[in-house]
Amino acid sequence: MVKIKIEKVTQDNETNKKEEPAKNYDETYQKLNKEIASDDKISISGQPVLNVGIVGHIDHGKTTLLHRLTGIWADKHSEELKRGITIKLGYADLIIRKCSCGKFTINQDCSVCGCKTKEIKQISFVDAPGHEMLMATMLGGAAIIDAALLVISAHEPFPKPQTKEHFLALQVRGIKNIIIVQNKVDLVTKEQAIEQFKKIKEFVKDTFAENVEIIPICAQQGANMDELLCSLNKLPAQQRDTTSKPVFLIARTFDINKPGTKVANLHGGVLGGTLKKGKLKIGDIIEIKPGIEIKKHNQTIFKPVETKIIGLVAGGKKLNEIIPSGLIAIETSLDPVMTKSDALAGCLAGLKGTIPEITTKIKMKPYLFKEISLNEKEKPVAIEPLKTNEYLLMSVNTTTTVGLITSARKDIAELNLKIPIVPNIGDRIGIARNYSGHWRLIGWAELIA
Ligand SMILES: Nc1nc2c(ncn2[C@@H]2O[C@H](COP(=O)(O)OP(=O)(O)OP(=O)(O)O)[C@@H](O)[C@H]2O)c(=O)[nH]1
Ligand SMILES: [Mg+2]
Ligand SMILES: [Zn+2]
Repeated sequence: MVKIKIEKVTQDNETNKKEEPAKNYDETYQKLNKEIASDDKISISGQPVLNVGIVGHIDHGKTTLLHRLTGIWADKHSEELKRGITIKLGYADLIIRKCSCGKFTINQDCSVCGCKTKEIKQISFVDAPGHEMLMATMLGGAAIIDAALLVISAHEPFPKPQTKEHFLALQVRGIKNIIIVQNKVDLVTKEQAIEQFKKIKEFVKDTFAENVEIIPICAQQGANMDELLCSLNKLPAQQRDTTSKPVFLIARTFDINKPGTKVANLHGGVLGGTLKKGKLKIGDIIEIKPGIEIKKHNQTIFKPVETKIIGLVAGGKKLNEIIPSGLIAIETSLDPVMTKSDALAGCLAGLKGTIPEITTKIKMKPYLFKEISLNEKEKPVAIEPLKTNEYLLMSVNTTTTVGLITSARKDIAELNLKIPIVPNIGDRIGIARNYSGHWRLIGWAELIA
């Protein structure tokens, strides 16, 4: 059921011009949306139970929504703050709480009845950039998520290019659990929002997301957050394969030391990402591949890195052992210089001796979309088959690389990659083609050799 209550309404001139944000949406949206079975049973352990990506077109309010939910402003880099856009993947954790009166909240005390609320689920979020030039970053983020919030501005024509492209990217990555939020409903009338709702419904018809819940919100003012929390709570927890050899996907790497820290107090290099399978514990010796990029004469080579796990953090807690669940930070014994500024982002980590050899030559089976919209005004154009000698942008797990097609047959393409990958047969690769200087997602491929 969709109820709208406005918490902490800011007195904003622009918002006062229109109807109160999201007012009276209750019954209409209740009818329009289908109820999804509730899943309140998951208990809180040390780790968040799933990773949710926040995706969608530029400026539709993804980072604002994450801030509203978690209190964390994920845009931290000076360039991001200066330009007001997300450039790198952002992270934040959320604890969903529920009151005995049924209200979902992030607060300790219920705003309806004043009772103490209980923690019921912890979720990690990955905030993706919406800028069209940052598609590869978005795809890398999509490699580490289990579910997604697709943010759509109610104040813009639907669908915008990256609304479509990110939706396709979720499909490419096989992410089926999604929630659509119609943001900025404070800027439109209820009729306009419902008009767009119908267009969204039409857009998802006959796709994997046909029965997706669509929730009207105003991230800026925190309207309808309890309904969104209720929907997030219904998302199933991440599948947990704890018996396979561990594979950790590295999405970001950091030097967490403040300038001027004494050597004795220095933290080792930190790897941020998610454990796809297996378990890892403090003291494990891990290898990181492809590893460090070294330029020698005119050549670039990659050298695997070996290190020891000295700390594990998930959901803000220090842990001794981790299983596949939520976003995790691994502190290593590496010199932090080696992990500074995402130096090892895109790599894979596992126990020493268990990660396959890296390669720059691959074979893949492509699955291309039928057509692509190259701009908002013109009709979509057909996607041509892959061609020999063409360059593709490829997204394999969290790695982004460029591949030159050396042979393109009907079902199989062979490529030479600029940046090597760790080949796991069966991996899904997102593929993008260059149209007038822009990499655009055209489909996906299965790695076969
Ligand atoms: N009126 C209104 N403005 C909003 C709302 N949510 C976000 N905004 C504004 O929209 C602008 C863009 O918000 P962001 O959260 O940075 O958008 P984003 O989707 O993260 O953008 P990228 O990361 O660059 O793709 C900011 O000026 C926000 O204040 C909302 O609910 N109502
Ligand atoms: Mg953003
Ligand atoms: Zn209550």
